[in-house]
Amino acid sequence: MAQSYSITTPIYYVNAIPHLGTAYTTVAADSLARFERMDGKDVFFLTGLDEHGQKVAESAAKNGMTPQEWCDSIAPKFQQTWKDLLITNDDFIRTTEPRHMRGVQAFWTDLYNKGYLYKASYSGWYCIHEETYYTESEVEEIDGEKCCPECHRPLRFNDDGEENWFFKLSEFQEPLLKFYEEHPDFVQPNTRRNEVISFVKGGLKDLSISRTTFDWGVPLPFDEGHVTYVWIDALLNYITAMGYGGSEEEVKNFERRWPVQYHFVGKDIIRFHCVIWPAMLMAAGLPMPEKVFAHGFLLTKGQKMSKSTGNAVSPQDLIKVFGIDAYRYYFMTDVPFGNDGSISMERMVQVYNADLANTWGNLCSRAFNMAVKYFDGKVPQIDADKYAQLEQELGNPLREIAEGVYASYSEKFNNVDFTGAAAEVSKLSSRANSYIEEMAPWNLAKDESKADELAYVIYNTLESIRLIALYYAPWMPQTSKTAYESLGLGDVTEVTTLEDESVWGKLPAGNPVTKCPALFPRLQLDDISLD
Ligand code: ME8
Repeated sequence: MAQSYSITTPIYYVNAIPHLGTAYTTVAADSLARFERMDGKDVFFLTGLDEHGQKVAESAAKNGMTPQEWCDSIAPKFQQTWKDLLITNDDFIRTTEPRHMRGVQAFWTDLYNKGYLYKASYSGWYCIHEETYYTESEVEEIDGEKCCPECHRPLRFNDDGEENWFFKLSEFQEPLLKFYEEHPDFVQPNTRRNEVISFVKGGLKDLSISRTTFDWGVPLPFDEGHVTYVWIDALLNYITAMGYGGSEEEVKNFERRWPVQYHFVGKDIIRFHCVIWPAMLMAAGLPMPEKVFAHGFLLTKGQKMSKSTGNAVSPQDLIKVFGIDAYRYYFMTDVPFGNDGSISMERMVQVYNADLANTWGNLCSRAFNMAVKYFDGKVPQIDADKYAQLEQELGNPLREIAEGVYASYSEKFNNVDFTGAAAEVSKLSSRANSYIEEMAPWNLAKDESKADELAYVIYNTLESIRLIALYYAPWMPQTSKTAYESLGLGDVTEVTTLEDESVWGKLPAGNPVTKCPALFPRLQLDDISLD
């Protein structure tokens, strides 16, 4: 069986409910998954939840629940949010599932047998929020207190001489540097690659991979009382969900799905994914992921937006105002993927009105209305010779643009340049709007001798709409589906031959055309309230 095209998101902590930040990564992965499926790939798109560790255990205790009860109460909130955002993940892994626990233990047994683990006592500064140990030199001092260099919260000093198991990460410094050298695309974007390389060049210490001070984790199979360090547990989800450590059949799935084409992560967790994770895979002799793409942070007025900083708006709040498609479009296209970006209601309304209400939505409503009015609700029929003659006489600017879109759009999509890919589609939709102005079909309709010209102009416009809906579908599946239906076409989200569909002239003459309700009714900032 052919190799899958696999894409993952981080598995999110269940200490918070889904927010715009976690939705951002998930929608990005979904957009790519939808595009690749449309482009004929056998996609495996994985997301899930990180349910172990001290932080989760503490959240559960605060809420008067057992850790498992707490996880079970949060998991449906994530699943519902992903449904609300039309996320098409093929699997959803929870690290408390038996398939994961079994896989983690299989991994430990393998590394233990290969001699990559040893036991030693450990003390150091620990941040429960980041679930990470820091060295004296990494620690940040705030008002005389030792604080976490990542989240700036006070650290705890674990000095009970806790016996931990260690992974010989330091042995992988040279192999990792060689790997980055030979695989320049592994860490993306490039700025992140430089950051990773200089971190590894600075030296790697062995990594403590077990804890004995609490028990909410996966037990080590060879030492009772030790549970797996939550970050290692979490990273292993990528392979346990694909079938690693399972039955013969599950292992076959694993071999088909692994390695991934893309791990999507935020820039906050790049060291785990670009240093520790590849070292773990090397130790186990497993293939390396193709690419880790670390995107930037969404900021509101310059601050990272998250629940803990208290400025989180829920995805559902925004969907109520903008609709699912516009939500997805805005987040995926306004901030170049990889950069940090400020998001605001003002900007969201601006993009919505400019790109969607006034351009794409307006184009559909005008063209469908005219097809209904002038052609009795049918895609106009024009004889091929006549069409060629009119192309000579009048030119065909829409076709000229449309014929270049697939190549650049798909290249950009494959490189997760969502902003660039969307701009290719916008060119066609802006030009189609100005084409209508220029050709003024309402004047052609007044003159019977211009019947062929009218048919020509309307056909070209409808054909452009077909292509725009096709290309917008990975971000805006609902409205693309509606536009396709209005053109008498099938379900655009089920297309698997994007390149064939991108050929100009595929819209069948005579297809029924119906008006559709406004895809994106105009919005006024002043009318919007999130309460
Ligand atoms: O780190 N802007 O989980 P987490 C953009 N469980 N993306 C954001 C964001 C923001 N303001 N806030 C969060 C964990 N994210 C671990 C992962 S994976 C093996 C284990 C996104 O719930 C971004 O993808 O803290 C970031 O990396 C992730 O949420 C962190 O999610």
